[in-house]
Amino acid sequence: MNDTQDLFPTRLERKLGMFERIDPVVYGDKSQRADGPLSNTDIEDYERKGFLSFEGFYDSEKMEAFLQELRDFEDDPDLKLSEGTVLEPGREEIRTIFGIHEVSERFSKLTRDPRLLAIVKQLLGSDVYIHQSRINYKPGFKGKGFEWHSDFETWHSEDGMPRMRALSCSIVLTDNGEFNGPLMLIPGSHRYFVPCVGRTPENNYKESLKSQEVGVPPQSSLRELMLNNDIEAPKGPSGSLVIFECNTMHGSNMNMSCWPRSNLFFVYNSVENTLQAPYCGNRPRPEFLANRSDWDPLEPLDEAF
Ligand code: 6CS
Ligand code: FE
Repeated sequence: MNDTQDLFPTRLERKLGMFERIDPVVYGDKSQRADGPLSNTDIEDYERKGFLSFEGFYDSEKMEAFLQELRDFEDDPDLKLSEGTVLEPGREEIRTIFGIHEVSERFSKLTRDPRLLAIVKQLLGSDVYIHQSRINYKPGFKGKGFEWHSDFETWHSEDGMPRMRALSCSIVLTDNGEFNGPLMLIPGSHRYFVPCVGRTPENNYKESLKSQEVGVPPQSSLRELMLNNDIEAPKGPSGSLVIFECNTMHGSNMNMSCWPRSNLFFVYNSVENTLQAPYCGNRPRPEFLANRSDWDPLEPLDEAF
């Protein structure tokens, strides 16, 4: 356990009400905020909503090579058995591959795309490293959804991420439409910390990555957040990008359509926010979920992707 008082108490037996965020949303001084690809309006939107979406950030054709690698992974029996691969509950299908940037050079390079990195640094106001990377497959008809949650709630309690100074870049690898289970977000939800009820069992990740039960916010809090600001589900063709703040409430439905929905996620954390011992008191989760071994700042590649 950390000695200092926990600023974000969660996973206790008793219910605690949600409270206002204490951390900045966009970091860095005025000149740092102006120094990057995002306009003033983008920055204000991100600050207000907790996410930004860019349709067609990358050309769809450029995504093809990534998709081909994914298809190859699906046929790779070793990868299917590896610890970072999560299968759908009771099924054969791949749900998530964690640590994708460790497995593939192509994905690793994408984490260092100068265009992407410049945006991330502009928002986090410092150098950054990859805290977690993953592909969420959501095959047609069979892909299950993800319960509402704040990533920060999990990363703080289970991984010891001290403050809200991280974000996810979700790159759409297959077109995301309204029927194939797109990412849904609650605008403005990042401005509140919503404590969840219930102690975290050891090795909780083995269950939570298939179907989350601990770390799910109370419905009363979710209702309040939704009534305030509704729900949004950015859609777009392959190559579109959603950037969302680590505390933005999000989730997604199962995929009832015939069209697969595969999204790539890179989680960037500030080098000034590196992990401590998990606040829930459990042992740290494996490296494929929470990087504790390489906090070196990411260096942009010479060429934009
Ligand atoms: O436990 C985690 O770190 C993961 N679980 C969810 C549901 N979202 C974020 C993250 O990939
Ligand atoms: Fe999440």
